[in-house]
Amino acid sequence: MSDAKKLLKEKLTAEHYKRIIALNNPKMHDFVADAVQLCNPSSVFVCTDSPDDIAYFRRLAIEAGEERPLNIKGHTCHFDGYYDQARDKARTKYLLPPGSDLGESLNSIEKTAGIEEVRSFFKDIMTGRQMLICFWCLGPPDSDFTIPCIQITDSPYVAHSESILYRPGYEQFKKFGSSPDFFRFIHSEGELENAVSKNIEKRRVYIDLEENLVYSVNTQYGGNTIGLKKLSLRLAIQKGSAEGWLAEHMFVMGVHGPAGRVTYFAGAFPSACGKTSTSMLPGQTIVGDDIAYLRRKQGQMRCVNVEKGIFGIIRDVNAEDDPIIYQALTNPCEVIFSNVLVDSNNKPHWLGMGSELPTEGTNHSGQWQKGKTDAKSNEITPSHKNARYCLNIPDLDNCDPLLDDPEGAPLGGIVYGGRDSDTWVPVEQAFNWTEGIIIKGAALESETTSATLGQEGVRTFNLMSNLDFLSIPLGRYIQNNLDFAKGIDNPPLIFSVNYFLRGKDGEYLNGMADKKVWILWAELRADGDVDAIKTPTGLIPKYEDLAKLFKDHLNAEYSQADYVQQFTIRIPENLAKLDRVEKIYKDKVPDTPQILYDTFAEARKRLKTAQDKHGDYILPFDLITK
Ligand code: SPV
Ligand code: MN
Repeated sequence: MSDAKKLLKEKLTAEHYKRIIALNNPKMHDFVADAVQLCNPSSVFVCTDSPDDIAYFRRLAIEAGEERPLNIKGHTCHFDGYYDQARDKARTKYLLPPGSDLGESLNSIEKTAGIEEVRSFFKDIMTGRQMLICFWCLGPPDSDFTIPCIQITDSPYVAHSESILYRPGYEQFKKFGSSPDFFRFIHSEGELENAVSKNIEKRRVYIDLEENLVYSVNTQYGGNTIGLKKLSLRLAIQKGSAEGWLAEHMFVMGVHGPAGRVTYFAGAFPSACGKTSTSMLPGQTIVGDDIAYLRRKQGQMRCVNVEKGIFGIIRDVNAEDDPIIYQALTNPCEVIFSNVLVDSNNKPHWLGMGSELPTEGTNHSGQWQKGKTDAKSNEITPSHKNARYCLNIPDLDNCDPLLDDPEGAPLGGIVYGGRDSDTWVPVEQAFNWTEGIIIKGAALESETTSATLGQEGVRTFNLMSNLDFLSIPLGRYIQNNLDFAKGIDNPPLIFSVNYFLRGKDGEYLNGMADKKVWILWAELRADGDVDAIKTPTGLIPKYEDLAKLFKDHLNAEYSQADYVQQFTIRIPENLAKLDRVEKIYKDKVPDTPQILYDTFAEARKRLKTAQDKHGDYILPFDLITK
């Protein structure tokens, strides 16, 4: 018997030892034995795929005070600590072995020192607590896309969330035999005070790319703790790079065109910029809202949702703007709310829900009443801006039939979008794949939001909306995206969208519902149904095509004045953007492919030629070739 098995036999009950030994994977046994020895839990629970085991987490989360039942069946609420409300970018680091270099854009720490530090935090951290060992898989089961994972945690909230967000993995692990090729996550919320992590200054998320292993400690917020979410995305980007596929921060949705046609789109937006609400557009079907894997199969690009649930931002979800989610959030089904305001009747409330909020209740700051301030005298909002809900996609009426398809959905189009107040038009098609990857994806900028700790509203470079999660040098990532179209006869069209464009007086130029029109127009283009107008930045819609879409789908009149304001090409802003982004590549990304600079140079030339002819602001009607 191996040393690992001996230790497991000694520390686990006979039942749980049997469960873990039924998976014949020595590397997994070594990992669990090491974790047990390091964390020193009072007991170990090995989870199978059985409904009883999943129900156990739900119960435990409530018994341990990590979740409280709400007034609707299946609904619970979890709170993270006041200073633990978002992803902690500063304390999320790659463990860098000697001689390797990820470039200065990625946060890292020397590996030996990092492991020593984080393991010192894990030492005996589960004393008196239960260790939960869970198996899940990324992607649909029994598919080329599937990646088996093990999550070790002492938080029933994390395990419960994962049971909603991911497909079960115990049986997958059995099929998988003794292969060492799986992802590993170890998490502890650490010492708790009022059911939230106390030692926030010792919060760490350390990623070991050589070992496909992530450590997360002294934190509860899902983006820092749910291993299969953003922690796995970092591992998957590296794995995909080695194996020739892509792991992206993208939704996947079925866009429903004329005569029953469905075209699948993937869309990359930074956090809190409309990704979930796009994937949930009325009349369309959702495959996923956050993370997609893309592979080439038989000359086609195919994509899957890595998850089966949504961990979405609840702010501004209301009956009018997000009717499908609102319905799920107000009816019996399994939902974990986090960091909302709970009133004395156990009803959840959140900013932008479309009704008046109570003036007191319980929130992420504890007992709350209107006007309450924090240690820095800032007024505490009733619910946090990054408050979330976690639910199962199959519980939604708009769940797409391809959600679990092992072959994935055929990809017809890609959209890149950000929070951009002054540069890009609401929707525009790139001239071709290379332009799309470089001028739309690799040049993406977005204003920061409450989804990460730190100041909001700062314009930030965020290529493909994936910068926070990149685990390979940026130049290589861009080249991988460019190369992905090799051998594909008709690569998907690439579009940019911008829901946040503002006019001269700072007013938003698009309404919330308008995004449906932009996406439906992209669908028409992907299938060659409508023409477009060539501009120096790409291909934009013709007025009459948009007017028809507004009429048919939103029952709204779309004025020429709105069109002109929205689709005026802003030459100085576009030139400034190219300069800003190019400088970042020149200064910080030594492995930038030359084609990026060449493509920027061509884009700049087109903008300058148009500027000489038409001036700084070009009205779309002036670009129609007679
Ligand atoms: C995001 O912030 O992009 C999310 C939520 O999807 S998190 O789990 O924090 O990553
Ligand atoms: Mn996300």
